[in-house]
Amino acid sequence: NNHNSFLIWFTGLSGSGKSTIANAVELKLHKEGIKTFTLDGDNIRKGINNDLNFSPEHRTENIRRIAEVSNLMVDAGLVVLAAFVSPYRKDRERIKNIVGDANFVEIYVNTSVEECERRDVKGLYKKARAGEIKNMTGISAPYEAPETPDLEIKTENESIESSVKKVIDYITPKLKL
Ligand code: GGZ
Repeated sequence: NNHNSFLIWFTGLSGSGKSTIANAVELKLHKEGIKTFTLDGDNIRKGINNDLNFSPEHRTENIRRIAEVSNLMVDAGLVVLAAFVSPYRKDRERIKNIVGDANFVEIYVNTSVEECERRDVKGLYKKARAGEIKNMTGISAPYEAPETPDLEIKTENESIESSVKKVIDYITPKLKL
């Protein structure tokens, strides 16, 4: 059961739904026998990138290392899912150069800062408003929205299942070897 390998990159604000969608897509791919791995803040920023903070320079280095690791995993034959804020356009361009255009799918999880702040799952927006967290994307640090993503998902008036279906429908043709 051979399949193509590539990188599915989710970009969007903290709390936009990137990891939720990526995890649900991964589950569906597993059920089809596809070999995957998901990279996110939890397994990257606590490990290989635990020396990095949220300054612009460190975010750039965060994304560069993740792109290099993703490239190795794609070479190993995996479908890699990556869920990172990745707020800078130039950093996302660099991912494309590292893994190769043909192996890169950019998905913009477009949830407004108002909605992310309403959700505030981790209480980070509240802390950012109180000045306890600096460089919070959407509040005190920029987010450069993709201009031509491969796919754009708006989570505010859409169920997770329907977002997941859009991703699956987009990548299914690319899975064929
Ligand atoms: C943005 C922050 C910040 C600041 C901590 N800005 O919702 P989360 O918690 O789980 O996802 C966010 C995660 C962002 O890390 P990334 O590696 O994806 O960022 S980047 O791509 O910009 O390098 C959030 C948490 O870390 N977090 N402080 N200041 N998100």
